[in-house]
Amino acid sequence: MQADEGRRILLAAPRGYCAGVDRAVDAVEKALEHYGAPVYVRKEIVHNKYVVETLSKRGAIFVSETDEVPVGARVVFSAHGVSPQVHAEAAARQLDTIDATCPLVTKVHKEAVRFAKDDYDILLIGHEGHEEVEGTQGEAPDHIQVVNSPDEVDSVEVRDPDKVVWVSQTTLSVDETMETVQRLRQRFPNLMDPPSDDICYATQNRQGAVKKLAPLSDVVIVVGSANSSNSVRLVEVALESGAGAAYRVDKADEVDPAWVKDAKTVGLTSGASVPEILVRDVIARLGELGIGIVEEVRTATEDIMFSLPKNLRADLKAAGVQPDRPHRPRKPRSAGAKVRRTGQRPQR
Ligand code: 0K2
Ligand code: SF4
Repeated sequence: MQADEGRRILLAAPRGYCAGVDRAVDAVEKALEHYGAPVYVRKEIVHNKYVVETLSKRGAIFVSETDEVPVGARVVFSAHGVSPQVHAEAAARQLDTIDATCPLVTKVHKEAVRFAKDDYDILLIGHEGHEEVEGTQGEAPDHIQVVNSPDEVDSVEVRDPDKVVWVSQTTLSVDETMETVQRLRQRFPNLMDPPSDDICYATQNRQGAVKKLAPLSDVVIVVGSANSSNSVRLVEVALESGAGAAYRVDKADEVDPAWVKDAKTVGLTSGASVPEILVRDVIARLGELGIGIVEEVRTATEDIMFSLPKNLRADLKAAGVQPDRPHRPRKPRSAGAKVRRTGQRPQR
């Protein structure tokens, strides 16, 4: 189809890989290169189908629990973190662990440990059953209770209403979390805040960019997998921020032409676990559907990068391999697309 000059894609920036995902995926890739296949990975390294399929083809074996890993084998823990119990189980099987937990998740674990030591009731705002929540809760199960949503606040029970603190999952909706906190504070006026934001910079920045482009968009498309909490939140944020409609796709061929048939402006973004190639494929697909102009809407810049897990880094160094990773710049461009940048405001 001929591109219609009046129709455009508003491409969110930041989008896609965050520093924690980049590090976790790189850890599996480097482990495969350095030690050779197979490398076991407990749970999905990040919640993205394409990433998991690609690493599987290269020799990663994804398992649900450590007891599926042969005794003495090498296992990578996912970016979402694990509880001390999982570490203990791995040690009991003499597994060689590479812990790819994002340092920003580890920060929340440490907060939980500290508040539990001081005997606080800890209200963990997050989604029950999500791996990150299981990992954090496992740090102090006797002190932590999970609060899934603002509606659950009324049923929270604590030992001492003056000794309560909240912490959260890193990938939640900022606005919904603030609503939960507000309602908690109505019940517990002396509720303590965590020392710094638990919802991480990447989650906040991706939601910020969507908030800016959604009111300008007839449709917003979010690239990300169904089990990716932060990707699903982007769809909700788009709808709450005024997008005419919003859809999540894993990949380009899931874009239904009917969604964009009458759209003049299509917002496009991706979750923190999504490789840029999947976004580029969607841009190409929208180009085929007559939407050829790509205009970047940037609300923050990011230059955070995390070092590889310590033991992997040490092994690479000992073998004379340079463990430092080059920064991976993102090029928001598809063949033939015109890119215009608007609203650039450096933040972090
Ligand atoms: O958004 P989720 O927590 O479900 O996880 P992913 O989609 O894998 O994104 C990366 C975040 C991992 C840890 O915070
Ligand atoms: Fe870390 Fe945030 Fe990325 Fe999660 S979303 S891996 S907490 S940077």
